[in-house]
This record gives sequence, C-alpha cells and structure tokens, in this order.
Amino acid sequence: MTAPWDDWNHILKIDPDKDLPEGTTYGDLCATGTDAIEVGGTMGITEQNMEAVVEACAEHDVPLYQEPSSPDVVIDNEALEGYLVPTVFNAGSPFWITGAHKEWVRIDDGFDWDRTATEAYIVMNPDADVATYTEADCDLDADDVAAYATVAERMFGQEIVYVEYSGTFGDEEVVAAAAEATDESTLFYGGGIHDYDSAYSMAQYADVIVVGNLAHDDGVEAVRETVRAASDA
Ligand code: 1GP
Repeated sequence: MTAPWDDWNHILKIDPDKDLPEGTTYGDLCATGTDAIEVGGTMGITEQNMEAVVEACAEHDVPLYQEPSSPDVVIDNEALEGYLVPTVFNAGSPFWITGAHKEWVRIDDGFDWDRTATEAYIVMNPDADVATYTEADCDLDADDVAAYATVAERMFGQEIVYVEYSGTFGDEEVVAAAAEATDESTLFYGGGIHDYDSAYSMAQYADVIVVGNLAHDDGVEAVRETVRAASDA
C-alpha cells in the first residue's frame, strides 16, 4: 500500500504560535510548491491558533496535516487530510513515546484511524524546545541514530522516521546513516534548512525535507528555493 508521503519531497511546517513576515499570507505559503503543509509546534499551541491556521490554508490546493504536540490541541476539521502524530523514540520520558497517546485514544471515541499515522522522531538538537520538553537523549552518534531508525522501521513498523534537528542544521553523516538504515520507511529530515544548498544537502539523504522557521523568518521566496532543491536532489 502506498502512502501519500511516498511521493513527497518537501513539507512546509507552519507553527501557529509564530507570526509570518510582513506581507506574507498563508495562501502564499501554500502556493510555494511544497508537497504538504504540516501545522504544528511545540510551545504555545492551542486549539484556537491551530484552527486559525488550518482555516487560512483550507481553501488552497495543498494537502493539509495537523501535527499535534498533545491530544488537547487536536482539532476536527474536514480540511485536514490527516494527522501525523509524533512519538519520540529517544525521549527520556515515556509520556512522549506512548503515554500521551494512551490518554488520547481513550478520550476520543471516534478516533479517525484512517487519517492517522505516527512519525517516529529521533530528536537531535538538545537546545530545541522539543528536546527539553521530551527530555530527549540527544547524545547520539550516527550509529545510534541508524539503530533507532532500524528499531522504528523493523520492530515498530513505523511508516515515517523523522530525524529532527529543529532550529539547527544537522549532521549530514547522521542523516546519511538514517537513510542507509531505512528501507521501507519514509525518512523525514527537519532542522535549520535556510536556503537552496542546505535543502539540497539533506534532500540527498532524506526522502522528505521539512522546512519550518524559514517560512516565519524569511517568507515565500526563501521557501520556494528549498522546494526547488528538494526536487533537484
Ligand atoms: C521543526 O523539523 C522542523 O519541527 C523544521 O525545523 O524550524 O529548524 O526548519 P526548522
């Protein structure tokens, strides 16, 4: 069975807690050529700000996914193609591996399994909010990351393995090792992609590159360059 992300090269992640640059609209971001929009962030996420971004993107022709940081911010909006739910494989607290999920599946009666997939995160930037929040053990070398990727794919059947350097550009050797270790899973890379070259270098290894801050800091043209790099690589 093929999943939508099998065909993706590029995701734009929009953080509902962050502003857009002056003059940039959500519509402009949807029209950058990105393969999908993920709406999510770690801090300051509410149902209200989630809903506002989803509504603003809904009328544009790009697949829209919510990436909920916790069950209480999950929104039910028919504009959403689905939910990509993080589980952090190197979290120090089991809450972020299965604990939050355990609460979620029982509060939500009509859980929409057909539209829900998990992302097996390996969090690598110790200074990122997501690392602090999940108490992630980021002291990992390329071999460790490759082993986590194998565990995610082979033991836990994860469709998506996500090497996450949120806020900083990662180590190419680590991403290459994760790519080498994954066969069936789709490898996402995110963190510090800020121009054509940085996008191109990670897109050589990752199946899909995820661009976040750039949209909020530099706007549409900068994002377009990364889309171009992702399809060139
Ligand atoms: C964050 O992986 C994404 O979850 C993208 O990271 O914001 O550093 O681009 P940046």
